Amino acid sequence: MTTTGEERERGFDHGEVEPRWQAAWDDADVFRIDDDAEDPEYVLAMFPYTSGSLHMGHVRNYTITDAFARFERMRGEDVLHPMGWDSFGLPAENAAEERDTNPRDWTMQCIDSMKEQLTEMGFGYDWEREITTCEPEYYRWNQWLFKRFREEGLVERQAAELNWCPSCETVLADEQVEGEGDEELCWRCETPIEHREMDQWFFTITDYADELLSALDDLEGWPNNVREMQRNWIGKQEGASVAFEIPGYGDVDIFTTRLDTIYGATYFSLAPGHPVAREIAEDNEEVAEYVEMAEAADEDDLDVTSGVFTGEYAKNPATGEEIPVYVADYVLTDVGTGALYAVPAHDDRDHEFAEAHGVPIKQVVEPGPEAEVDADEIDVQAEAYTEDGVLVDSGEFDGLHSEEARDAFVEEFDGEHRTEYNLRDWGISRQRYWGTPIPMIRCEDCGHVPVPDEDLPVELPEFVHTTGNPLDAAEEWKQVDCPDCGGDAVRETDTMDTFVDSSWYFLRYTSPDLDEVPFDGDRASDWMPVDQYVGGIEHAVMHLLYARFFTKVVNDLDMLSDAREPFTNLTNQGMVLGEDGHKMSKSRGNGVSPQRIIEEYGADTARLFIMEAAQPEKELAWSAEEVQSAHSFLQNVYRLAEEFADGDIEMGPDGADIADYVSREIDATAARATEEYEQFRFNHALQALRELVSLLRRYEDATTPDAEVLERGVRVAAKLLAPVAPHVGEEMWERLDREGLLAEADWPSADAPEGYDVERRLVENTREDVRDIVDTVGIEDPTTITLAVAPEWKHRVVEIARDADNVVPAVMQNEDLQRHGEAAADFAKDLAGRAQYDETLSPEGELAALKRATWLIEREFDAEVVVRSAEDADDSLAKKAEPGRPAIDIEE
Ligand code: ANZ
Ligand code: ZN
Repeated sequence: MTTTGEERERGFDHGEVEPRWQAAWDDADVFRIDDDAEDPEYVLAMFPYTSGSLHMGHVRNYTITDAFARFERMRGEDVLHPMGWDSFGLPAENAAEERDTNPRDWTMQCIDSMKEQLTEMGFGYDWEREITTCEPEYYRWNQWLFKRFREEGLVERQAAELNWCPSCETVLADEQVEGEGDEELCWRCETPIEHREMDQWFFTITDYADELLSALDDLEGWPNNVREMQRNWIGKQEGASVAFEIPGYGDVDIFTTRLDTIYGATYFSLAPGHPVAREIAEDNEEVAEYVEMAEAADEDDLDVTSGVFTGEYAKNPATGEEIPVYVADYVLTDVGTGALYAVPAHDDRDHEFAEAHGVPIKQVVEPGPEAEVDADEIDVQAEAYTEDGVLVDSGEFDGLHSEEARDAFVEEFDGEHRTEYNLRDWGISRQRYWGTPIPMIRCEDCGHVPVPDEDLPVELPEFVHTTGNPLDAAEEWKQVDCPDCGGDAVRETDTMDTFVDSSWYFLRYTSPDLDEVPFDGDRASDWMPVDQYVGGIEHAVMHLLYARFFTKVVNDLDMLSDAREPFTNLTNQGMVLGEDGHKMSKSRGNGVSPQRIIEEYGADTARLFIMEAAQPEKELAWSAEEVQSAHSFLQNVYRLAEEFADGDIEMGPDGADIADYVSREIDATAARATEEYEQFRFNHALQALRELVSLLRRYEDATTPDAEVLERGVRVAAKLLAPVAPHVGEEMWERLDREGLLAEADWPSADAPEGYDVERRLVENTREDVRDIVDTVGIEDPTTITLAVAPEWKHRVVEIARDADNVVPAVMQNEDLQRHGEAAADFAKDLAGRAQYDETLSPEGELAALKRATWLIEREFDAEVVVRSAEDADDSLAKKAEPGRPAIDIEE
């Protein structure tokens, strides 16, 4: 390579380049999507909570969607890639307390600085669609939707035992509680939680349990583990309910999944909250004490064996026997019917309880013939046998299989099929300030009255510093006239769970400024569902389940058609680990600040490193060394464009074969990278790009390259780089004097050259074989490498072998091949022993492919390379050649 032109500083200065292109994209409205766009590709990242700064987890998440959105845009798609702010929530209240400000000012400040960071990362969003959940323009629709849900019968007021964090002074959802038992801690401040009973507003998501469960099967674009987590959360149990009579108290329904064991029931158990338990408690001091104690205790404080005998007996409808009735804490009030019959022989908890209370254990199921254990190996006195099997000691039903018995017994004992779910209704009441006020008014006379639509939004009153809920302290705001009777009334002072905000924000992006309804139904119906949703696995259950619930409800409210699921494809990006191999976090001190990386290396380096280091779903370990490598690569690829543009690379008419080879590699790389981008395997796409760039470098080293081929190579490299490192891409594009912005340029055609894969295998295998020979023979300084391709007849042998059951006779029956006598027979025998015959090129194809690749082998071994057809080669050499495997001779 000769250097012409003046010597000057090479490379790019990210501090200058990056803001310039950010402004250029902005000026050209590259990321804007028209309202009348038809069904754009909807690419969405979970919007950030407004903590004030981006961490590497965010950067990773948003790099993924941005790269994909840019890729789709270059492929000619209309792309909707919006961004917004999940900006309600307790931390803002705490921050306001600490900093002597208010949650709103604090939040707005956070948004400003996070927005700046997103821009500095070069993420391309349609900022005209920005939404901010703490703005009345947004949260009024939470209120409006709450009212519509209520009209649909999907809002209920329920008393519930709640998790209470005494430090945050707030109710926590179960999923906001970490740990178990005595160790239940608040997820934010790690204070041990308490339990309190309170009246709450609930969305009856359980009405949708069945659909939320069954529709998971069709969500093929979701990771299996997320679907499984949702299935478990919903927790469907098919069982039955049957009535047991407790004389003096009437019929009590139980719920069971094991009706087949009814003959083995030896006691009966009521939850402390069951109405019959309370009734018994009225005349029974011991029971009264137990019920009181159990209700005060935390759910998990009492062990399985805690319980009290009531002195009453329940009549087993199967046996007619009377079995003792207990009140036991392990029976949960809000599960099933709050009552069960217990079968110690076949249930672990019942077994433990029976042992503690001296209740008999009676076996009614034994392993069937297909079971792995023998019936006489089972001792239910020692341990419960919990598998299905064959009934014993069950009257006329002995010998029935458990499954058959469950079916038969429903009718036999006047029961009902009953399905239970683990899923509970969604309590949305929060006793705190920084959230959406629940649009209800409490009137002494009229009860709970909704705020009329025309009075929405119910805006938050001014923030005041108090230890409790500031809304409670806002007297003036609280006191209102009842919308129904005009009398004195008070506002609901609870605000909504912030998961309400994120349950439909993806719909709002379709029409962010609309002020008649939450979203434009026609447009949302056209644009939804989201095609690619990317976010953290920590949202696998709650957020995604609630968003699915909302989507189904607005569908049933006729506000949205077609989409009953919000997200077609879901990717959960893996964790970002620090260099110490632990999750990157502030508290651990192993964090790397995005800001610092942007300043030191530029956004493109951070983006490239993140995308090269691991596939999106995998963990990503930070590595300063690899960051450096990403940076060098960017400089290298940029310099290639620069040198080319400045005429520093001498071009010439030499080496048509080489040009041909490079040209095919360019097409093949584009094809490969396209496929990898489509599959979210960005690291593979970038690997292909790196290989192309190093090929182009070798090309200009090896010969005077063809200007057209080289330019095309650099152009394709810029395009393949553009989704991930868009600033450097633009800078290259500009050097190459191309029109317009790279962000809006066409994606390179993705057709691999015909026969390319076969050709590549041939070339790679040949290079590998040469290396092997050089190594094993110990050739120090090869001078000439001769390659001879196999003769045509050998190709025919392979063809016949491919279709024949019996290779040797099939080959030898061929008259033409008979001419080659023993050689043909030997080759046929050889082939017969192989498992498969890879596809190969024709002899001419092999000759041409190897000729195109000679320069690579020449450069690698610093030797002359000669490629010959079978006819032109020495017989002794040509003899050894096979289709796909040229014969090789190396001279020292
Ligand atoms: C009788 C029986 C016999 C049961 C047997 C199980 C095994 P699983 O199966 O764990 O998913 N149950 C019913 N209501 C309950 C309540 N309110 N609180 C706690 N447990 C309750 O859950 C279903 C079983 O949980 C039911 O089937 C019932 O015990 C118990 F060999 O009934 B089974
Ligand atoms: Zn009233």
